[in-house]
Amino acid sequence: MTVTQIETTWQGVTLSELGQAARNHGMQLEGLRYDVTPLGMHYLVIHFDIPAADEASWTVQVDGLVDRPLTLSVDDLRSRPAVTRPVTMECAGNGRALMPPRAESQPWLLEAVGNSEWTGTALSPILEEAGLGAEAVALVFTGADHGIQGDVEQDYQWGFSLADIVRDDVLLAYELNGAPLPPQHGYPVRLLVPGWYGMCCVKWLRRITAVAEPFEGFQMGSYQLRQDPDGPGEYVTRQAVRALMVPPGFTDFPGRNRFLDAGPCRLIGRAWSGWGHIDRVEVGADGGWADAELGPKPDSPSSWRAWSFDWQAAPGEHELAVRATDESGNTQPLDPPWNYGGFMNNAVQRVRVLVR
Ligand SMILES: Nc1nc2c(c(=O)[nH]1)N[C@H]1C(S)=C(S)[C@@H](COP(=O)(O)O)O[C@H]1N2
Ligand SMILES: [Mo]
Repeated sequence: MTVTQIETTWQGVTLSELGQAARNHGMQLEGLRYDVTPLGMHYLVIHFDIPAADEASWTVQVDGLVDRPLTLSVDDLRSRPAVTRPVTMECAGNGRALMPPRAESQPWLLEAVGNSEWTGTALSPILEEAGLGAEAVALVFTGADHGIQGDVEQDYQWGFSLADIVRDDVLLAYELNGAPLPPQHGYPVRLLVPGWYGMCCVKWLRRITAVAEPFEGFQMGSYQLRQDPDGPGEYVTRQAVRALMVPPGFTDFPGRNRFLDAGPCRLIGRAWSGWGHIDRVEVGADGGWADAELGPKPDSPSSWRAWSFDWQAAPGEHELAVRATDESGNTQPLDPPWNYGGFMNNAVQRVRVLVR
């Protein structure tokens, strides 16, 4: 028994991409069953190496154009008011391998997502305490990891305009699902920016620097939507609307084709958007679309929303698809919105199933 493969001009995977895929795992799509992604199931992206870190001696510097530079220990951060927030994090490269030809990078299919409970303290009171100088226009966040990418030796960094980062919901997070951050997720402290793609949530955070010019670091230059490698680009920022389903039935190994017995089949999954709450989810079966039932509206749009759909599975081969729309009116495209780096591919998920 085989299921017809979804058509894509598959490029193959290079040895360096295989190395990335083996280091940086995704969330098994069965994980969409859980509202809070269990520890260890959340996807991972680590560009360089996980730095050695000790919570007892770790500090976060707040410096640059501030009136009162701060040196914060992890104890200092923990002694401030704590906030716990469920946040759907997604890698901007999610779907990259389904959008060839692609730049050589992490070859994700659809699994670079997770929705965890992050605990930390709000960033903005810390900035108030430091006192941003009148000339400051941007903040640069620097991680402790160091490496070379695109021939540039660098510390991992992301920068934001003040308008984008001075928000109530941005956290310096030190716990994940109630446990200290695991080393691979940024122990002992990371930045968390709800609603934006994961690349800006700097892990192993060491420094927050206020600067007088918009920051254009290497990573920010790389995470851009471009039609050719040297052409003009547009920054990747908020998460595009997307729904995913738990592939129904059972699978074969290693092909991961889907098989199912005829009869009623409840399809389930989650949907999210960086542009507001999810308003609608539709399920497509063999070309037609019908509304799915939405789960409770989460307290904040930064947490994904459950959906379900009762499908009558008739014998034969079928293509199932799912498509979400957010409250800002954004809907997922049927075809991938191609760009050179393979970012923001929020085309609808398609799952082929053979019903017996
Ligand atoms: N310091 C540092 N922060 C980082 C990264 C990194 O390599 N180094 N990867 C980024 C990317 S691309 C993503 S998608 C998220 C992934 O976070 P996670 O591994 O905790 O899921 O972390 C971001 N923060
Ligand atoms: Mo990412």
